[in-house]
Amino acid sequence: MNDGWSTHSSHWGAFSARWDGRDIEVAPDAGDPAPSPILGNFTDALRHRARIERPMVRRSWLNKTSEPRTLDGAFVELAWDEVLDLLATELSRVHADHGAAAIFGGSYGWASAGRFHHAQSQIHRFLNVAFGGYVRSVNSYSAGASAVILPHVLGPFEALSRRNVTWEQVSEHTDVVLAFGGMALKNSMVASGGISRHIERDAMRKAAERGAQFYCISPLRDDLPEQAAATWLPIRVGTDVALMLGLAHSLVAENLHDRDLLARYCNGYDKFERYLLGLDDRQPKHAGWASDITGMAAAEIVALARKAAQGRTLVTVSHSLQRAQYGEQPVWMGAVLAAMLGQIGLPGGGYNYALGALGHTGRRVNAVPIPTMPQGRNGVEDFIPVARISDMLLNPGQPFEYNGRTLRYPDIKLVYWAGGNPFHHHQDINRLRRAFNVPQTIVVHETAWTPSARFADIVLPATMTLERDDIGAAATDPRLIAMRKLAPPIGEARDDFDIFAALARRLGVEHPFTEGRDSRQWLAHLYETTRKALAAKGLDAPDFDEFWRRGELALPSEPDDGGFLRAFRDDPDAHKLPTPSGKIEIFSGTIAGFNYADCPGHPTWLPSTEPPSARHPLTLIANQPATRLHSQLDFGRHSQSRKVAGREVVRLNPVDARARGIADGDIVRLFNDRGACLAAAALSGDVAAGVIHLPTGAWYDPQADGDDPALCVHGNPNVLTRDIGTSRLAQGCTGQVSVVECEKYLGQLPPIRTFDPPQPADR
Ligand SMILES: Nc1nc2c(c(=O)[nH]1)N[C@H]1C(S)=C(S)[C@@H](COP(=O)(O)OP(=O)(O)OC[C@H]3O[C@@H](n4cnc5c(=O)[nH]c(N)nc54)[C@H](O)[C@@H]3O)O[C@H]1N2
Ligand SMILES: Nc1nc2c(c(=O)[nH]1)N[C@H]1C(S)=C(S)[C@@H](COP(=O)(O)OP(=O)(O)OC[C@H]3O[C@@H](n4cnc5c(=O)[nH]c(N)nc54)[C@H](O)[C@@H]3O)O[C@H]1N2
Ligand SMILES: [Mo]
Repeated sequence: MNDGWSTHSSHWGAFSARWDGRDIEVAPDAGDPAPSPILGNFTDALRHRARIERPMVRRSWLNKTSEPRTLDGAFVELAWDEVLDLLATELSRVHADHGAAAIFGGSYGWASAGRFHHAQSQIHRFLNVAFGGYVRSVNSYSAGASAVILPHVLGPFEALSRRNVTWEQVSEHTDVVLAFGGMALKNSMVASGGISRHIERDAMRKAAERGAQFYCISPLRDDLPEQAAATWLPIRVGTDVALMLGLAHSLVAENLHDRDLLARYCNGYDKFERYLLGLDDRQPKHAGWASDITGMAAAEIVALARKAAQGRTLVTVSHSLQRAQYGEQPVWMGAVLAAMLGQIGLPGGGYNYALGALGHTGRRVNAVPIPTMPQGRNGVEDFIPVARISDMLLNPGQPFEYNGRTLRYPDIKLVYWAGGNPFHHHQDINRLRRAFNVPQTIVVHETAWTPSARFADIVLPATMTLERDDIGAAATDPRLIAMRKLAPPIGEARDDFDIFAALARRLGVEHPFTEGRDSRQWLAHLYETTRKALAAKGLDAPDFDEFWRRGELALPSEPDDGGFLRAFRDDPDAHKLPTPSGKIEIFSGTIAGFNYADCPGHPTWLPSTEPPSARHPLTLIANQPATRLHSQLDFGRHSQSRKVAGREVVRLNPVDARARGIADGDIVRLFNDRGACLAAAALSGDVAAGVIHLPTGAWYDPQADGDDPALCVHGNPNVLTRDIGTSRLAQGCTGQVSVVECEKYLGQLPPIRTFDPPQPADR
């Protein structure tokens, strides 16, 4: 495009943009059938006051006075050279005194699209080159439990979620979709690395028009789009395993289960069936039993089992179900239910974990590699499951269990973060504050003054994606996008790469880090892998300059072949599953051998240890926000336009609102024993009774900083969530579900301060 228009890309879509010196105009990619409204957050983001303009250092850290870290603490501006000298010296000191295993570089987070300026790749590469490694984190907040359980029982998480049933198959073949946790369009709008076509809405519409029946098994009706014309089954939150067991029992009771498939393709169905039929615990998991737990009528459960046994049925389980205590169980039981229905591996049928949770799923996988920044080798053995960050900082040297092993938490002296926002993503923020007061030094690279930046000691201003050139690509999107720089960096902001290169120079490892390339040369270098692969296939493979001039490049896709489950179905001997038995492990000897009561050897109904109570009767759903990606650009125009009185909106059922004297638009206080926050109430029949829905991502804004626990006046649900692992198996994040009470807020409304940057203080 010309007239100042540039192609660019983001995790929520490819687009073109034009800058007028202050605001930007954004136009979605012309070929995108359903662009994301989140693009609207870019319009006023570039020069927003929340951006970080200059390096800043916490005064108490600089002066070595031992004050606790708070968000209100004084910050001093430093020149780049001075701050980089200081940081290089501090890194060397920590490394010399305590070793690389005292540096936490897990640095979880989504950062921005763009394959070169990927903050995680940059920080990991830097720490590997400079110190031979760092303490890392494994797995993700997204799929903490499933990434560990699935390889034990079925196969690799990536293949099960991303190369399995496609949206084309759903449109053409599926008769029944049991969508546990739904497949909300707001979620599939997002794909890390970039996405150029949003196809989910039209695929569901096509399937529904053909007669496919979608079931939205979820506390929120809008977890499936209206185009799916779904039947809404709002069972009690966290009782999905009980419903699945009730369905499974009904299948057996009516002899509708596929005995051949269970015998030939599965391991240990007999052991599981004893549990299902209650042969040992004298409790058959029949529809009546499931009805008591889920709140769904027994007759409805039986009818649903019959319906699912009739045609081509697809079981999907969203990430959200496993972002809760015992989250391994619904992931495992969903696969067992699909196996009992006999549908695993059939076109449009069987089991697709997390279909629709992101725009990576249900699509064809590219037949060529995408540009990827090499991260080097990490020689440090210590790691944590990613959501055990507070546990690690608060319990150095203490043992913890993970996936059959007993490990120890390292003793962290320095935390280095680039491209993530732990004060958004982690649970029980009041506990996180205590944990973030343990290390000697916290360093953050950020584009904006997020609460995580405000809690750091050394804050370095990073450029925003729109301020630099990059390449946008995802392994499931058929386009490579030239992400062209649109505007000069704000203030003194620098690219993460340039910051690390300058540090590397001070540490004497500049060349190993940069390999003698500047950013532009790196882009051309990374592009070469893709170009060569295209050329080898005899496809259009322009050189880098020509690709850059064109703005985008088409990538070929693999065939829609159903992935490894189809191959297994077609020939279970030639294409064994990568599990110990080579089959679907309905019973896992490995997991049984770990002797974890919180994750037994076959799928088991385990009720949450924190159920709703008289004091905290409402179940809080803290899910992904529709108006932004996580906490990114919460200050942006689209996100702000959906707030009420500047607060995040919390939805609740009119029945629950009325019982508390709450009206639409009222400011309410949500609270439990861990914390409290304000939010603006919206009454909605799309929220199940007993459930309250406050999405994540509103920046933490404590009223009286330093108080523990302080009231978050803005609506960050993570002041309320529980900081425990899913189980000893995976230790995944459990932030999705909590219990709370809610009341009308009658105090004077405190101002929102979270987007106001700190004023520079004197030394
Ligand atoms: N209660 C609850 N909590 C949850 C969840 C939930 O369901 N419930 N979901 C969890 C999930 S699945 C996830 S993935 C996490 C997400 O948690 P995060 O990934 O930490 O969230 P983001 O807001 O995307 O944080 C990315 C940060 O990177 C910054 N950034 C962007 N570009 C750059 C760059 O180029 N350089 C640098 N240095 N910084 C940059 C952004 O400003 C932003 O602050 O949240 C988790 N937290
Ligand atoms: N717009 C937008 N899209 C995103 C993101 C974002 O921040 N913004 N984040 C992306 C990321 S990183 C990820 S990991 C994915 C996350 O994908 P998911 O984890 O699947 O997404 P959520 O929106 O957190 O949860 C989906 C729905 O599950 C339902 N649910 C919660 N608990 C239960 C339960 O116990 N049982 C049942 N049956 N349903 C339940 C809730 O109603 C919730 O709306 O989303 C991605 N997409
Ligand atoms: Mo995620």
